[in-house]
Amino acid sequence: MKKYFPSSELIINEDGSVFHLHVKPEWLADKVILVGDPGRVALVASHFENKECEVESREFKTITGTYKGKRITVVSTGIGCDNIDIVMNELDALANIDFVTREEKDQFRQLELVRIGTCGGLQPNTPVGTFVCSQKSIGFDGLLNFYAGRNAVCDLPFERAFLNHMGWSGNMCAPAPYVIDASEELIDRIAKDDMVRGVTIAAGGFFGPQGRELRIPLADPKQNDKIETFEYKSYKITNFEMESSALAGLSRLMGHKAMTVCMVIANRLIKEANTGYKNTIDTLIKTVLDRI
Ligand code: R1P
Ligand code: URA
Repeated sequence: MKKYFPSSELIINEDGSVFHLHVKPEWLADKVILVGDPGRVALVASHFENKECEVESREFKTITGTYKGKRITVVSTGIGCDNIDIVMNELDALANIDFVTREEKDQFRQLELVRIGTCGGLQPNTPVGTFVCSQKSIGFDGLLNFYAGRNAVCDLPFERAFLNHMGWSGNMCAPAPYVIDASEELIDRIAKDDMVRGVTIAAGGFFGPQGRELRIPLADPKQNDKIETFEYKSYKITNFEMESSALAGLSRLMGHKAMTVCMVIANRLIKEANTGYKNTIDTLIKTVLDRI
């Protein structure tokens, strides 16, 4: 029996596009670039030879076009893992659910998703301007816990080692952080040997959850010191951003290939930041477009 998805579960707009993204099934390419900032979509698409569609709704802006003969869709996700839940489920529905019959398609279509973002660096080898690929992501967001199969795709010994090191219990570890791998094949193809490969914490906020203290004190003032000294096997935590865990986790569960690469715009160790990063991120964009 094929799975059927009623209109309350998979919402399709009157024009046949998916609810939040407003993208129609025929507009989705197999290769997808995800960016946080809607303004970054135009920067990616400025390298396309042609554009076949352009649509915008809330923080989700989408352009599909061609780069050196490769058909690519670029979508903005806005900020946070909650938005990644929407974007990943809607992209997967566009690829793998028939929008006319509302049934799962017979043939699985695999997407290749690369997130190009910005992040905060946590180690001496992640100064401002570094490109960091998230080999593993530690999700502080709890999203994956709502899906069956979470334990089968996560690195449970790594999760235990991290929680032990942090000494967190009670509210500090609810929801328990989950640890998830990016696609090894994508990382090898895109990071090659000129990007730092690391472990990324996808935080549920920019301030407190990343150890930034403005007027309200932190629950664990030693949080970032402990994160910076954590080591498991040969892994150290390299950076903070806010989406890579949900992207890697949902992709694993759905059968897609995904990875995140971010440019460091703030180094938390030496307390420096760079807000004028538009040119450097364009170098990263061109590199990903060439390698995807
Ligand atoms: C916070 O400033 C935002 O920047 C990072 C974080 O993950 C978060 O989304 O990524 P983007 O530059 O892709 O938005
Ligand atoms: N994005 C983040 O989430 N954190 C930083 O420090 C910089 C960019």
